[in-house]
Amino acid sequence: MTLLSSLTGPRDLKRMNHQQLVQLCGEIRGTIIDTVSRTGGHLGSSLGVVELTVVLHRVLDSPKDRLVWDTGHQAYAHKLLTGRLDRFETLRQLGGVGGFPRRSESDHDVMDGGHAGTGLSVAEGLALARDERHSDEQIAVVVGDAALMTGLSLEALNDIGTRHTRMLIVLNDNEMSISPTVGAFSQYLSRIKLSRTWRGSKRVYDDSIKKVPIVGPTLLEWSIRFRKSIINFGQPGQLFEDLGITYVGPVPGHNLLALERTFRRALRDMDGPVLVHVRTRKGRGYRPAEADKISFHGAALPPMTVLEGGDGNTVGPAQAEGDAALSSSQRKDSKKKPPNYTTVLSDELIRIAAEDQRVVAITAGMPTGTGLAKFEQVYPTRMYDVGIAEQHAVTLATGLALGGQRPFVAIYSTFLQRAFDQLVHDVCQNDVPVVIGVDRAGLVGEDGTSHQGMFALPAQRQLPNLVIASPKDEQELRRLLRTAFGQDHPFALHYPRDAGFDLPAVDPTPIPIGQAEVLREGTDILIAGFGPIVARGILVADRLKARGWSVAVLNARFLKPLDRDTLLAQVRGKRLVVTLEESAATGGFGSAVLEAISEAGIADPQFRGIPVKQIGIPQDRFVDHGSVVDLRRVTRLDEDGIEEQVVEAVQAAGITPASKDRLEARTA
Ligand SMILES: Cc1ncc(C[n+]2csc(CCOP(=O)(O)OP(=O)(O)O)c2C)c(N)n1
Repeated sequence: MTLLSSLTGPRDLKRMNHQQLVQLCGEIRGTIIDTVSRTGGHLGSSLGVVELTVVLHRVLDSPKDRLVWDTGHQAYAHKLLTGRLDRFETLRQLGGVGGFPRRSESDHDVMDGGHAGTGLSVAEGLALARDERHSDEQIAVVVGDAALMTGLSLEALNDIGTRHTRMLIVLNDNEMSISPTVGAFSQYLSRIKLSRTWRGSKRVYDDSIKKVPIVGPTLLEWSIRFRKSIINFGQPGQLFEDLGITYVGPVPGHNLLALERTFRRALRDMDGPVLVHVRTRKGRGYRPAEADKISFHGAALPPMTVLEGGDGNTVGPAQAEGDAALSSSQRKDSKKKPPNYTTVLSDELIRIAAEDQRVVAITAGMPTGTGLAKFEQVYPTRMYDVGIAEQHAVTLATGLALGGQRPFVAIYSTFLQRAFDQLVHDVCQNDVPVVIGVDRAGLVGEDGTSHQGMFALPAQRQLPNLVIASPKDEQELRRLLRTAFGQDHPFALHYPRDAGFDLPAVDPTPIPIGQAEVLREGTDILIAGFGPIVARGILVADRLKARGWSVAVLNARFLKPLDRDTLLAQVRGKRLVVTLEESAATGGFGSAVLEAISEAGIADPQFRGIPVKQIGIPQDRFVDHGSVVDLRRVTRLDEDGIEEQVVEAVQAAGITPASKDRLEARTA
């Protein structure tokens, strides 16, 4: 039996001696590496906070005390210490343990997370509520150095400082976001060097880290180098002090003794907010992850590929947080997939930028995930990584456009939710030619509820001046990108996380704004789709044809403006209209079609009474984690599910194929 499996809860940690804690950290690391090698997941961030997690659970009394994990991607050790070891192998799989804290899983999980920068506000809320109730629990929050500079975190710090809210803020500083942390704030943090206190504890520190299995010597080397560079600032962390937050640190974040001593003292003495600045190493304890922090930040599908590592470690992720992929030379046995939409888009953007000097690119802390790292290699001065600051990214684009540039802002659909008002107030109100690349539109898979790209379409549909488009395949993606740069209004281009169809490259001629495409003619049913789900629509049309139905297929391409003429010409005379979108089923494309038919029916009786079946992500629910294939199955958005839904609709509507009617009329 391992120490980890013998734990009944975090309280057991309090009884362990130093040696046991060191062993436990090794076991936690082993479990995380082993599991993530099979399931994918946020590896680097989780490995970096193992000691931090163990010590926090030793000094706190969770769940009475509340431990908040900002973003929540680094909470695997927390999950292992709070009763989820036996189910941990199901990490991020359908029905399994989630990749982020989830209140439904454990009382120790304070909040369902996923998006960066929420931790400080939530923790402050908990602390204020505690004070209202005159209760005495401790409130602690762990926030990364990249998440700390999100607008939301800065707003929270501002408030925490003025209110003097009693809470422990643990700044987990590994100098990394997914890519290296950017911005003046991060430069400020890295200028703060190890303080005198930790020089004093040099020997204790060295002795303890030498004992850490496998990684000890590396850490010692690192720490010696680190100490050599010590510059004692008069007042490290003065910025926080000036905000009214007591600053302590920096503390070496893999030193159990140093961490424990600091946290105990902070919790005992604090009467307001205390920020403990902890220095950790991302990927700590797994050499490939320490060496390649970007690729090993996280791993989504396909699960980690076996790596031929030089140090006896044999696992590694094949693709990071829907983000950076390992180079093909690092993969073994992996079949070559067609390029994904993101890659096709960034390649085309590079070509467009070669033709138009005004084209610039913006990312909010996701240069690899959005494919813009490639753009930066070609045009280093024309790319802006603003850090995890989606709101700023969108408004910065407005300013750039007002200044005569042609900005392209790539943001994952889920993170663009952050910048909704910036899209409304800045981009659309000013009607500026900003092209928004809405990446990861649709189901994204293992990251789960917080990350599915399913809410942007209904929200964006309300916005004046905005063109909204989505391609049926990667070929059309390139054409629509050309379309976006060939016009002068805000343009939201939605594309999925998926691989493309490996179509041969053809000349990407722009598509006239608002022009749909009829892919199939038919007389009974119209399947009208928006985005890559159209391909599934065609396959379903084939299956329905085999069942005797004559099915037309329309590729909308634009949700706004909707091609009403083409749509209504196709709707006329049909017995059923089916709409397809991989987005929330209401308020988006299907609703737009329904509204168009309903409005046409006011003046023209031919459009009255035509049943419309809206197929999308079922209404009023979040979609949990699982592979995209599994999620499409459970949301009935794969071919089988769509076919079933259409068959159910024709049965419920009591309609039969027109050809059958004709046959029956002839035989009567
Ligand atoms: C609003 C938002 N934008 C982007 C992301 C994607 N993302 C997940 S983790 C991460 C980096 C976080 O860095 P940091 O806070 O320093 O934590 P670390 O992973 O280094 O421990 C990013 C950009 C997100 N989760 N939320």
